[in-house]
Amino acid sequence: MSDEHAPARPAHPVLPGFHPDPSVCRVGEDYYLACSSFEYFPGVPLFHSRDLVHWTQIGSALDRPGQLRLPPDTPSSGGLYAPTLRHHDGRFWLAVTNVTPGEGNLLLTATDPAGPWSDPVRLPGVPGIDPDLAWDEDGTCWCTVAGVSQVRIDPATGRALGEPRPVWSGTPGASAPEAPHLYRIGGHWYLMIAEGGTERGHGVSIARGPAPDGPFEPCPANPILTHRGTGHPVQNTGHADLVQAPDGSWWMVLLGVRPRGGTPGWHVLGRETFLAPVTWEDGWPVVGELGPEPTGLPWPLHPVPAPAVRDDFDAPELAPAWLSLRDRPSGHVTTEERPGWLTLRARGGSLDDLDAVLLGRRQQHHSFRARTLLDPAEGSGGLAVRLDDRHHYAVEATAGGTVRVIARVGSLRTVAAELPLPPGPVVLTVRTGEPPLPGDPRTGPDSLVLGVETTDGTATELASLDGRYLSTEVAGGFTGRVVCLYAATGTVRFDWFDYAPASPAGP
Ligand code: 6LW
Repeated sequence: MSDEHAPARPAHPVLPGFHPDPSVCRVGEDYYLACSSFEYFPGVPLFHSRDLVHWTQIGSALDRPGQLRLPPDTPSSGGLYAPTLRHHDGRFWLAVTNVTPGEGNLLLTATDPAGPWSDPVRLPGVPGIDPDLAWDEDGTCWCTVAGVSQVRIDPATGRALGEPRPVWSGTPGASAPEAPHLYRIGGHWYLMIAEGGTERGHGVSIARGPAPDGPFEPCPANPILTHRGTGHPVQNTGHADLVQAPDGSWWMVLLGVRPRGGTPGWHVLGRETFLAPVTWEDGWPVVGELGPEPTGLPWPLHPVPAPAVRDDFDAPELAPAWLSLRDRPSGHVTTEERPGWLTLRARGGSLDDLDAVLLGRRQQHHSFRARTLLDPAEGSGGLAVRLDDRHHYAVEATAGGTVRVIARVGSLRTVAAELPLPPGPVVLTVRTGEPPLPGDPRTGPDSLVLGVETTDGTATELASLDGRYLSTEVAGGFTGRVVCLYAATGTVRFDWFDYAPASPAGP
């Protein structure tokens, strides 16, 4: 990556919203990609594309409760980290870490990446996070993890065939060598890693050697990708994977964030997946400008239809993009109880609890609006924008007819607005608005405007709250905003949910 950091053209993510740690593989003309999912269920979303730019979610690798153990105290940004997705010997292989104590690294297989995926096989002899899978000519499976260390495994049983051995510690002075991926390309074995931490210092470095276990010689141009210390609109770039297109060209998928507002900038959509072209010089990869705009690709595009704005909850199954926290308990999250409605039943706590009952989707656009029709006759619940259990804004309705806006920022929780209404179904709304302090260097990324519409068509915006407090720079963690429906007490039912970008062509 050159050091001039005015990008030639805007860089758009290929998977906007919280889709970090992308891992990609190709089978014929088809590309498949997996991302981290942390405390959310289903685990590890899987996407398909024909052009590397347009992706459709085809399922999730851990979509049966028995495949995924996330206990009730699973913290925000706990759970599933950093998958590797590969195709080998006629099957898809996925390695991923469940950071829950006692879980560790897991290996799953499928003949169809849309599922069903196998139950996970544990890898007890593989310590650490970010497991990679690579096979050598003899069919030996090498598992490489953050650190960076490596051990051969029997992928059928998950048994380690020896002790893990350090193979490369990355660039001297750089922190957190992680996200390893090992490839055989030409006559070399390449070991690509991320280093510098997943914040502003993030970058990608590479080494090569004669065998899968090295010895590895670092690329003299390391890091081969970083935006650290630059004003590039996409920051924190790293955690990458490589794939070769059928025409022989090479591409990198990677994570990056788009901070906005004043210094230091706040990113609210989490770590998103970007695409960059890769060329080779002297046997080393050279990463081109992030992008590209869809017109710049050397092959025909395969656009996919935009997702529907409305979910009526009429389909027998919830779409895979819907997220709940850690599992999907049927008595608590169901479309079967009142047909055409989503029923959410609280299991003890509200949005402030790690075990909250919610159903949400990633915020994927900097500007969006969402609405839902809620019947709170038997409880209280609402519509929220959630970054984690300690950072969320919600508009909540109760059976008695009160609608209130609740803001939770760190250890502070406050009712920002309250409005008595006649009891009955209400439409709750949230949209992004202009950031506070316009024109001031202290301006934030956006605001979130929460409100209510009554059945006579009256719309009331109840509160406009500073969006920076629902950013990763404030809250920390590895996820991004999720727009969600939730139950706070008792049982609440939702007839429909709308989510739409505020300007379809917008960022
Ligand atoms: C992941 C690590 C990282 O395990 O963040 O950015 C961690 N890279 O490789 C969680 O996503």
